[in-house]
Amino acid sequence: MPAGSVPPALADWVAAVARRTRPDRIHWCDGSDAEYDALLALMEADGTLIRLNPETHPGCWLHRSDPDDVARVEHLTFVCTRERDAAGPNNHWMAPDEAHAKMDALFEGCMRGRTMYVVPYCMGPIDSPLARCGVEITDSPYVVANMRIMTRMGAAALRRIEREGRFVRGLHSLGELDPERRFIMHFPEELSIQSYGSGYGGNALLGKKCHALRIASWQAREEGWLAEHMLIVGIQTPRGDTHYVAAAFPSACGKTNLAMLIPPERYRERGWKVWTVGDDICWMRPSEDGRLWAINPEAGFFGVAPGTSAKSNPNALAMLQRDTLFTNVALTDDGQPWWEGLDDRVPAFDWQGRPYDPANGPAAHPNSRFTVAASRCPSYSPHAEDPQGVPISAIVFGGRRASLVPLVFEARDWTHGVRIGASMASETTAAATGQVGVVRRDPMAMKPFCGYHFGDYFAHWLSFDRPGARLPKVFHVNWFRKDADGRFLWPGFGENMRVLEWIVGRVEGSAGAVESRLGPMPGRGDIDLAGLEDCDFDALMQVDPEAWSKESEEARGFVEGLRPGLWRQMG
Ligand code: SAT
Ligand code: MN
Repeated sequence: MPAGSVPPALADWVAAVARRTRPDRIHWCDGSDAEYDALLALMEADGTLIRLNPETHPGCWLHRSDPDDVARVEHLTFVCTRERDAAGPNNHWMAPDEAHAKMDALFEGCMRGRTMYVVPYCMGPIDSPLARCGVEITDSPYVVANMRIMTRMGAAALRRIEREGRFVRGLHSLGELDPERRFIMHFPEELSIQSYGSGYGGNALLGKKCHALRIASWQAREEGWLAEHMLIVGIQTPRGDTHYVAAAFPSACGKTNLAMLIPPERYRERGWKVWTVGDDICWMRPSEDGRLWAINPEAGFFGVAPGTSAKSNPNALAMLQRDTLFTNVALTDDGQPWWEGLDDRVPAFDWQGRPYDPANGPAAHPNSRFTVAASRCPSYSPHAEDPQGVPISAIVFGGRRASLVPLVFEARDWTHGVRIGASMASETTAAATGQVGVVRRDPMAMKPFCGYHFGDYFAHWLSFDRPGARLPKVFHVNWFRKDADGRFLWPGFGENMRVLEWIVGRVEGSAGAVESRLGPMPGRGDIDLAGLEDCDFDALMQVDPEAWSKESEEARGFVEGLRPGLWRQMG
């Protein structure tokens, strides 16, 4: 037990879990450097971690996960509410009693021979009223090391838990890493999570998707706030004003790149700057001034490695130079991390540790990841840790759509914005197991993460439109549109600044737009296209009326199928 007092509810729970799981040892994590170093040494000794080249990448490590355990498993992820309807058709559901019986059996004796780590953590700045605490019990030192980077973990969180008495209980075991004995269960009514049989990020770092989205979205609805799958950036204009934008994209659609965008030189010269607040999750709450104020509940980035390069994301590349945990990337012959899209070197070993052979597929797993402290990011906002958060001026929804959806358009008002978010669809990516590249409905990029009925979720969004509210403007973007030959129509990455400039201009009231049935859109003269002579702007913005009607009909059918009458309320 840690020095100082432990709330009896926590002590009792830990004792009960230990009785069931039978660990050899219990370690209460204090979050200290010494503890972290000891964990790393332990994992180096047993082969869980491989030290990377200390000259080029000091403090960096590689973890190779089980080849069957490399992504979130949505088909094994359940929301277990008393009423089935509360979880909604957007979640797999299991009755709480049945789920508990199943999990109790799996956890029985599963930590024999292992150390059980008790990890108190805080999602959000430790002194923020928007932050929430949890405790994860796990038998994976790799999970502990990641939680230390991704959350405010240790003694300070424990003190806050002692003060508040309330915390989310997360129980995790690697089990046998058997895909047949793997479940991620959420019990929002009990504020608890149970995860068995996977060591992968979103399945095992329970502070992240399990707590900060599935459980938090449930709490947010009860308490009148929003827990969203959104990055947060501050966009500083040449006048020196900073507008904060929250943007929802499905996993592996470039959220981390957008969060760390470096404006092209022309913009930098004029004084534009993008500040990173968060790259994955956003908690927002209406404040007395009527605006939504947001925090990033995380303290680090768990980003997709492939495609990260000096061109796509120089800020990320800079921060990954030291003190980073890499998972399932490839290795060069001198022990440096490598992934597709990084540069033109040829790696020596693939993500499974085999000598690299292109016949075996990509060298780095397409969902290989880096875990790094947010404070290492060169563009990390000086306001990222403000306890009250940052005020949100615009919300951006985006999907990965090869056709149909134009580069950018604006919602006419909040309710129309909710309709746009609810109508989102996107091509699937390697962040979850299953087929890649098929278009599926992913409203507000929350399909895998909303912890309750989507119909109630949209109604909750609509409820923010009330007297005195000064709500953000809402936009939709698509960076991924392709021409008939399959080439991207938009250069993306840093050039997305042009779209952000238009969005900020709309917020400030200075940028023009043309009306369309989708909502206001930039006309040719409204968006800076200088130097993009090759870019076919008309093709990018073109909307096929028939195909759009069909898409809207599908979205309407989807929303009406959730809760009849809801579509009409979405202006
Ligand atoms: O696996 S995570 O959920 O942590 C990352 C992601 O898929 O967005
Ligand atoms: Mn994500």
